[in-house]
Amino acid sequence: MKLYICWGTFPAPWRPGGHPCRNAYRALRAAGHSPEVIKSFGLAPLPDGIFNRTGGRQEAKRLTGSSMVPVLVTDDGEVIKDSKKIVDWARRNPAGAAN
Ligand SMILES: N[C@@H](CCC(=O)N[C@@H](CS)C(=O)NCC(=O)O)C(=O)O
Repeated sequence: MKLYICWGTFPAPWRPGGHPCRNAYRALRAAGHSPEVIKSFGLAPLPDGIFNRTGGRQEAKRLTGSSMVPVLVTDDGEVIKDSKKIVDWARRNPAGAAN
């Protein structure tokens, strides 16, 4: 699976609810997954044409219509955007569980 994130999975105590990319990553790890982490850099609220030309941002936009991260692509090819949905998916799909 691939997890597209911003600049890292560092804590962001200034953000209510924490750093979305970190929350998504930690939930996947806690569920036993080892996602390939793709740093996308950029900054989604800024114009895509200038700031978001990175491969990760462009792939996020191709997959979801938005260059906002985090975005998860599961081993089944399911695309999940929004950290809360990724956390929810991780809880419902622990690694090694039968389908
Ligand atoms: N509601 C979204 C918010 C995503 C979000 O705020 N992502 C952070 C990066 S962790 C951000 O700054 N996004 C702007 C960006 O992608 O540059 C979620 O929970 O996934």
